[in-house]
Amino acid sequence: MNKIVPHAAHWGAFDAVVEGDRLVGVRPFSRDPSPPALIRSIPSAVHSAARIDRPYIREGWLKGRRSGAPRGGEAFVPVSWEKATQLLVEETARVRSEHGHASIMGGSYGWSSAGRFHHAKSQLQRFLGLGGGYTTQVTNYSYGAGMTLMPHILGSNDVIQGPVTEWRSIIAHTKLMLCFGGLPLKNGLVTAGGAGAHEYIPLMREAVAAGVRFVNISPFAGDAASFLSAQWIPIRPGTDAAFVFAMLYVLASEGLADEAYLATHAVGWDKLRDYVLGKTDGIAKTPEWAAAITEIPAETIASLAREAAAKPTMTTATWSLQRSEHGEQPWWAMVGLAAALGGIGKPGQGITFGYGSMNGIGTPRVELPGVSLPGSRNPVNSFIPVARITELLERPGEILQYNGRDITLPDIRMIWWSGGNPFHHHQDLNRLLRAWNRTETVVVTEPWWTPVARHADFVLPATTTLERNDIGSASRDRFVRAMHQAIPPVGQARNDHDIFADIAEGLGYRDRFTEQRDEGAWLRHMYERWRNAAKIQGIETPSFDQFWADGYIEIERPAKHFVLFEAFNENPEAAPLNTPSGKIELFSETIDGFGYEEAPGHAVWREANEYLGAPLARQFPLHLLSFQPATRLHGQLDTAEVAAEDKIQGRERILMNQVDAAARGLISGDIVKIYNSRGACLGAVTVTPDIRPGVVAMATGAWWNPEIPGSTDSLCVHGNPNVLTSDCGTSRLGQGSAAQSCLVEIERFDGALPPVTVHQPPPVKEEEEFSA
Ligand SMILES: Nc1nc2c(c(=O)[nH]1)N[C@H]1C(S)=C(S)[C@@H](COP(=O)(O)OP(=O)(O)OC[C@H]3O[C@@H](n4cnc5c(=O)[nH]c(N)nc54)[C@H](O)[C@@H]3O)O[C@H]1N2
Ligand SMILES: Nc1nc2c(c(=O)[nH]1)N[C@H]1C(S)=C(S)[C@@H](COP(=O)(O)OP(=O)(O)OC[C@H]3O[C@@H](n4cnc5c(=O)[nH]c(N)nc54)[C@H](O)[C@@H]3O)O[C@H]1N2
Ligand SMILES: [Mo]
Repeated sequence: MNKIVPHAAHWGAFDAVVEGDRLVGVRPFSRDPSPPALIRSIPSAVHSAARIDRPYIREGWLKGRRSGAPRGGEAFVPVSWEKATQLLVEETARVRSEHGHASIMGGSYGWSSAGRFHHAKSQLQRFLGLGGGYTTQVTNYSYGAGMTLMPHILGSNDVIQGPVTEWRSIIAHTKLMLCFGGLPLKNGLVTAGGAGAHEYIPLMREAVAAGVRFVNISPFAGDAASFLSAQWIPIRPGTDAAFVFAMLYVLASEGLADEAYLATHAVGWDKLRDYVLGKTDGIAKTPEWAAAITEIPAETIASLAREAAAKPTMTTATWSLQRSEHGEQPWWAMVGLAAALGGIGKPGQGITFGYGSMNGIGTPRVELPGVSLPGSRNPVNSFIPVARITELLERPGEILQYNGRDITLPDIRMIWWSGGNPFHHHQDLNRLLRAWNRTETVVVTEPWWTPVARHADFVLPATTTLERNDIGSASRDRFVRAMHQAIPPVGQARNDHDIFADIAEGLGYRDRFTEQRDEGAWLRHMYERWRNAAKIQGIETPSFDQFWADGYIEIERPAKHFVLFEAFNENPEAAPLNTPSGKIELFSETIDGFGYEEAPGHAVWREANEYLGAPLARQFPLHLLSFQPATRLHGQLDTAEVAAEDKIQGRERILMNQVDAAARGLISGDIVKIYNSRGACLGAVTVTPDIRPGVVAMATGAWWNPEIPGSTDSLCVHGNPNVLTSDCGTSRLGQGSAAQSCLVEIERFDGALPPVTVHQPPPVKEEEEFSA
């Protein structure tokens, strides 16, 4: 008899079907109106050959080869949990006393898994924080530049993180929706913490039925589903700010800007307008000027501006637009556009970043916090903006400028990573590995032999969510989900919480770490905290036992359609924004005061080093976009069937226009080498008219597979675009990831096709063999 238990993942809630000790299938959650295909990958991922079966230590580390070691190129020696724990207790104590807590990197950026108790990064940071602290990472890869900018100009990050103006408000009021980067369906598959219901597609369909006209301003037509019947404006990547300035030029010069709104709700319109009209730098940002930069006809831009001024317009941009050099600028320019249209705070108008970036953005819900593990304090005030990890390791003691501050970079000796994969998420992986090798000890907890596990010294096998009990919850989702343990731990895997509890014991603080609760007691504790928070907002929820038996809780949709900045729109004096002026800052004295030439006091057009108009494009004439994968979540599920079925001869696809393919004698299915001065990877060509000429696109997430493991300049035979991407910050203001600013060249790969080996465990040396 099969056992069926409720469970959840970032990519959807499901019921797990269990036979004996094995997960044999999944069924979509009955309340999900559009369950994602991705859940099909779960059973084979859980039982994959790439699971880490027991603890390991890198051979060289055991032999005393620490900094400078070529991580990734050596065998691993299996050890007992007792031995791994004992060695880590000693090593952690040594680093703490010799180099201080700031020398321990515990930022551990990454999505971990759904389930809020066994959230790996939270568990790790609790362990390090209670032991004295660590250097951490602030902001995120998703919208790091944007979230540094928005508090300066809109007083908070609500316009990204929400609650944002709802889709129901769009359905009722919007006539035109400008979608920079489109509304890619693939991105709506996931919600951090566990998607209970995918309401994104049904809501978009309602908007179509209500007559909203969609415009997809993106290099990729596929960013708008065909049911949207969107107009496609195939812009050059990295030029959106120029496009928006030209729209502002039309509004300003034709008397179409909402001057009354700007006078009462914004500061700095005069400066922005003078810049757009060319009064400050002698360059009028006319549609003709923008046409040369964006390769979009001037008339298209001008007529869109006129249409937007005439109709209730919602503006949105995907988060990827700010993951590029000067990524702050297009977003700031768009806030300027939405303000000049007078729409910020009006139903169905204004601006939201990310309707197309994740499930749950603008879906109707009561604003409730998610269930969460109580945070722990980090006694050390040492941090970097998340995407500056390589620089941190490269230049200890030097200054990093960020958002008006000068940060002295600490000297990192030990790295801990749990629930994230820097060899997935970071840019310029060859450079990252060179910097990574400067540290003495790297500890990774992971269920799978992912690239980060392969480049660690201590590899500690963690359970997957199916092997433990937890609660799935996201502030963006109306459902809270019980996640019942489905199977026993695979191999010698253990829960992150238990791994850290044992190390804490050796270091003398187990009880402070566990608070003497076991898994069951923690789940009840977290649930009761959340239940009280809900009660304060007038929402009654069942007892823990009832919830656990039912498998989920649904919070009803509120009747009112939420509109962001509604009160501010109605009365900016009575409900000011949390900015210095209380208004929308189209000019920011604060940012101006930082004195960053590349990011002055108002939005500007700044050319990136890597885009199709840059001198470097003569050598590397194709702009590579590395977008989110439809077939997995980042690097997660890459070993499983949904990802595998989409690859060609086991290589990640690269989308290419006919013109660029023909110029290189390529057809669909050809294996190619994609390269620039930073690295090279293989990919499999898919020719499509849906991507504009000059642009190629490859999803992130195929596990980094250097042909020569441990080398820092070897071909990735699998197709990880991060061997190609540039590791510059967006600017000193946001210091976000600039992954989308990347130029490459492509040629046919005619050599014998090297095997993809990264989904199998790395070479292992048994202890006897090692000690002999
Ligand atoms: N070129 C390029 N690069 C990008 C982006 C891009 O657009 N282009 N996007 C960026 C963005 S927005 C993001 S958010 C990042 C995502 O980067 P990450 O969040 O680092 O990517 P994931 O693959 O989700 O990493 C989570 C890891 O946690 C592990 N894990 C899962 N469950 C558990 C558990 O219970 N315990 C432990 N210990 N580990 C667990 C998984 O196996 C996986 O390796 O990538 C960034 N990188
Ligand atoms: N299935 C799936 N969904 C995901 C994720 C996943 O891994 N898998 N990851 C999640 C995470 S962590 C995040 S942060 C979000 C990220 O969400 P986004 O950042 O919005 O996602 P991307 O897919 O990188 O970009 C969306 C689209 O923007 C377009 N684009 C890129 N550069 C430009 C440009 O310069 N100008 C214009 N106009 N368009 C451009 C690309 O064509 C791309 O398809 O996605 C989330 N959703
Ligand atoms: Mo992200």
